[in-house]
Amino acid sequence: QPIGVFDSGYGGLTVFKSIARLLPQYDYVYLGDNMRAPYGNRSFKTIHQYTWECVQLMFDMGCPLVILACNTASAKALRTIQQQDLQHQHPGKRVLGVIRPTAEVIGNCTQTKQIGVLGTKGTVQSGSYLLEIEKFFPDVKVYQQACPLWVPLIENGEYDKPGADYFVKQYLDQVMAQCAGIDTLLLACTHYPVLEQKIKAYLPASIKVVAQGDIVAQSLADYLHRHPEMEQRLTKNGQQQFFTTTDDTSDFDHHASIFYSEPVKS
Ligand code: DGN
Repeated sequence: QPIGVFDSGYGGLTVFKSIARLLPQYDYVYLGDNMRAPYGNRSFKTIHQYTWECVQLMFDMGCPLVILACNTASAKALRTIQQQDLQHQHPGKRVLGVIRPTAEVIGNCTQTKQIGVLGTKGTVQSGSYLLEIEKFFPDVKVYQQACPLWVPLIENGEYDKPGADYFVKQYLDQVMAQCAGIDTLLLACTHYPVLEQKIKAYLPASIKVVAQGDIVAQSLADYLHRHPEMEQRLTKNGQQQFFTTTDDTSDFDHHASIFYSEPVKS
């Protein structure tokens, strides 16, 4: 049985890339809900409904374990899925998110104890990173910044165009204006790593820009180690399958290959 990796669109591929690199032996199914992306500005109810529909699709494809490789879905839908939906409808299945594993380690990156967190409006408004980081690193101060234009820019293939620079600067200026002591900037949206070069180019070299992929991959490896009963259910042929809810699969394949850094065929 494969591991499911879900995102509202392409962003989860930046996490999947790290997972498949660290744990190449497993079979995977990736699903992007590109038809309904972006999720960032949608209501709690809608994000839960869309995410749960997609998770169930992946259960139907045989996945006993699904990773929500999307901060917005992790912030808005994961708790309801874990505490209600799974127990009532699929007690043997598991769904994991990306916020908790990131919060567990991000405090180790900062010397100044001041971190900037960039995410979608939904992730920022949920306050999930403030709560979770506080649990593990009570002495770290977190400054959040919503970047609502970045996902549409990325989903529309504009991430490497000169026009993207304007929008990159706009939000970086805003987060840095909140606190000059930030030395770590977390990309708390799985889409943002495709802007990483532009982000790094604009910021002083003293600021560490952290993407989540490797953190989430390591956390999954640890989870499987702690849960051998789940690990044994997984098939190990190194196969990867890609699915999207949009009917324009050639467009998906083109963009997905850029996020995944390898050819993708959905
Ligand atoms: N990639 C998603 C995240 O990590 O929050 C956001 C994408 C979206 O739909 N806005």
